[in-house]
Amino acid sequence: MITPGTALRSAVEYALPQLLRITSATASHATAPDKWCPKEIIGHLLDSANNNLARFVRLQSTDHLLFEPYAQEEWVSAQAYADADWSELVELWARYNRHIVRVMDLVPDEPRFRPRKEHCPLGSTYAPLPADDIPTLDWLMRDYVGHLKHHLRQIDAGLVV
Ligand code: NI
Repeated sequence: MITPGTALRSAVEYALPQLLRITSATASHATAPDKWCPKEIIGHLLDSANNNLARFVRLQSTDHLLFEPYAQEEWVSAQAYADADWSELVELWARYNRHIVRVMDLVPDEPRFRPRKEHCPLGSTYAPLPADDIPTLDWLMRDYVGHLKHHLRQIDAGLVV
């Protein structure tokens, strides 16, 4: 099985040139009034990167896998991603995630695979749980990559291998 860092690196480098070919007009257009436009989706992925980087660092020194959720809609609207420059957003997303790849690769095996009996409710289905149903930090990092791919597919199915 490839590591979460390798999976994230591949996902970002595969999607990046295609994202940069999308025009700003297309990136500002939502397919429905209650849906995020591509700028807001990449903005949401920046918020996910921001929140999860802190989790990946903090949870190395805990026995649990507990963390604060964040108000996703509020984060997107407070930062007015729909008004941001598309290529700036995409470049920031790629660079931030390249840094997260570095951090993922640096996590030692002991905290990475430490069983976390105490954890947040597992509402996400992006990464399959380990066989014993006890999540690990490695699992949380895989889930992060799964969530990223889920949202890239919302922009265009061709952005994900
Ligand atoms: Ni999401």
